[in-house]
Amino acid sequence: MLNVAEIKKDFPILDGNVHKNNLIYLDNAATSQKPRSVITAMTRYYEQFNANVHSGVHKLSELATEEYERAHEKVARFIGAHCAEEIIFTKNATEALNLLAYTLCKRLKAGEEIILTEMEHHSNLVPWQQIAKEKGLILRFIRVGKDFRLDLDHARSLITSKTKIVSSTHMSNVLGTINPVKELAKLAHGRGAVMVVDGAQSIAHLPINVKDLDCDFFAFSGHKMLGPTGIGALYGKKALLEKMDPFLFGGGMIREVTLHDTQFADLPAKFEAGTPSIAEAIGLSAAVDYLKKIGMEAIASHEQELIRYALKKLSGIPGITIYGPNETVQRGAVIAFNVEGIHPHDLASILDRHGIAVRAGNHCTMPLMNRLGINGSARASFYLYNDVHDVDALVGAIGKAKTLFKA
Ligand code: C6P
Repeated sequence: MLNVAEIKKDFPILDGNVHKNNLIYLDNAATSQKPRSVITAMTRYYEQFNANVHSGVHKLSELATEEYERAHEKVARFIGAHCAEEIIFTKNATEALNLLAYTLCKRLKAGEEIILTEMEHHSNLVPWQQIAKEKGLILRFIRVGKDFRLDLDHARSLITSKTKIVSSTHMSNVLGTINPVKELAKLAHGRGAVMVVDGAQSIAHLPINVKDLDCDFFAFSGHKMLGPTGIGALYGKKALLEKMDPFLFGGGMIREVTLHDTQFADLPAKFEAGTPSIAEAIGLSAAVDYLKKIGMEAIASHEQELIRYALKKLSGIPGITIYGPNETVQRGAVIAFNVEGIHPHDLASILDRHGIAVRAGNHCTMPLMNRLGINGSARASFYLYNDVHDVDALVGAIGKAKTLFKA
């Protein structure tokens, strides 16, 4: 059991008010709040050893470089990678997925296929779509069933010898569904394709072991896992990363340059062109320390209990529709819903007046919204600092909105 009252004390923002109400932050799928240790780690860098990495021989640069490299090591251990060279720092999950789309598809031929799912965030759809148009590649989509889960029989029929890449979200940012990416990786590998996992949501909520998942690539952002914005990571199997061409070119990613040619640096520098997000990498490193201290297993089981309670309470509200699995198994702490007679944006605004932050809209998943037959929804997403009182407050405020709208 997590001690939520103690955990809350680590997050300065949670002590604040919104419209004269205590803040209840339920927009964690968009971004998480940051513990004091992350804020302090970044401030310490700027106050005590701010310098560029990998370029200077002076003390500050040495310290900054050490911390920056340690961040790679910590992230590698956190997700069970073999070594720090398998961790490429990017701006966010979106940039990591763009990196993959451009570098992996470069060598593909017209007519070859990429398999995605109907529940992808735009960040794991648009990059593949755009490169597919350019190269004449074919995109196919694994269906989402009535149970809000991937149709694995459909996946089996889609993944064939023409398939070169399978890319799926690990946890849907709308449905909360946790996808069987290990199974998908098996199917992909059986056909000689590579498996990409969009771990933007799962990284913050589940213990991740990329070796166990046997995915070839795993992309995520720091800001959803208590870290700062401006830093994300791409895990890739070393043998694959070594064979891939760089994505961005410039300083920091080279070994030797002449006027007409360049030899590239070793991993991970080969994929980290330009001055990286140093303070952000140090912040991410502190976020990993914090999550490890609490324990990812403990966070996952806390959220399971919370989501069970939230599903029970919310589904008791007349006129509510919840988009996502009913049961808590293989389901994350995200609940997308609509209340009959209230536009999701109006609902989110009313909740905000009560100090409750939720998201409303299409959640960057327009094709999924079409599949569900809606334009958008409200979405409450929970994390380690939320508890049943937050759920009760949400349910109470929805009740007040219903009275206001006579819904
Ligand atoms: N979803 C949400 O409110 P970035 O923006 O690069 O940090 O993450 C992109 C991304 C990729 N995949 C999934 C499954 C995601 O949920 C997100 C981000 C946020 O749902 C912002 S739109």
